[in-house]
Amino acid sequence: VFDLNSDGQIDRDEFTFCWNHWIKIIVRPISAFLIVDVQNDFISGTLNISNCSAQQNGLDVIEPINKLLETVKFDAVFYSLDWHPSDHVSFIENIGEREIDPNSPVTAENAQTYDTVIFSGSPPQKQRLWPRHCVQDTWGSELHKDLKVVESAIKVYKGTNPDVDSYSVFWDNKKMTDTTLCAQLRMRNATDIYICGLAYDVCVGATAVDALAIGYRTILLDDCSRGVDLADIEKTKNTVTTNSGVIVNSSQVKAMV
Ligand code: VGL
Ligand code: ZN
Repeated sequence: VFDLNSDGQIDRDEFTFCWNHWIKIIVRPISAFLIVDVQNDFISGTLNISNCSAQQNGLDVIEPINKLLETVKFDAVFYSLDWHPSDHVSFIENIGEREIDPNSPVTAENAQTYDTVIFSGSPPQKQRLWPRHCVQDTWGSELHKDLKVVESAIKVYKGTNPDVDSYSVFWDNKKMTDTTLCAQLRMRNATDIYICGLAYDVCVGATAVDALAIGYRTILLDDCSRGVDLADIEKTKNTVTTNSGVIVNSSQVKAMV
């Protein structure tokens, strides 16, 4: 595979280039485990996903996630937290506080939870409306008490800008600002990212799509994720696989890391 130099030796610069750019990624993967938004509000609080159409239970993710944390040696473990100020744009309770675009399919008077509204702006801003959830420093935004938090845990907070929502753990929905996740992964030379948590078809899906776009080998953990809507969960899986991500069960992970 390598061109040899005049002494019949492998060219050192070429070897160095190949080592840094792809050999290392293949022979020495560096893994990150990213646990998305396993917070009280999504499990038994104001945005309890078991009240959503898929009727899944957020509690179900805790046992398989804890088991992975106890049995698999990831190089880094991240916990993301949806972390909103109380005047956040995604809260249906706040709809009266912002101007609505004339083309919005719903108005401040008739909007229902889970509808999409269009707020005025340039460009106008689409926003799905959720009940008030994960308000900073409240019980609802705490990680569930039964979720194991490892000693080396790195927490990543998102959705802190009152005017922009943030589904992906990498970027807000307008891609204006990145979270600390990008720099943390780069600093560790991470190659592989294992993603799971809540909600499958919202923040987990958006995070996996961004991870693939950046170029990480991306593994979605199916049994460690629960979502809002069955059709949207299917769409998420299709998008991930068509973008070369893989979807596995947590029992398959030990052999991969
Ligand atoms: C999420 C809806 C609103 C999530 C966050 O973590 O999936 N969903 N905010
Ligand atoms: Zn949120």
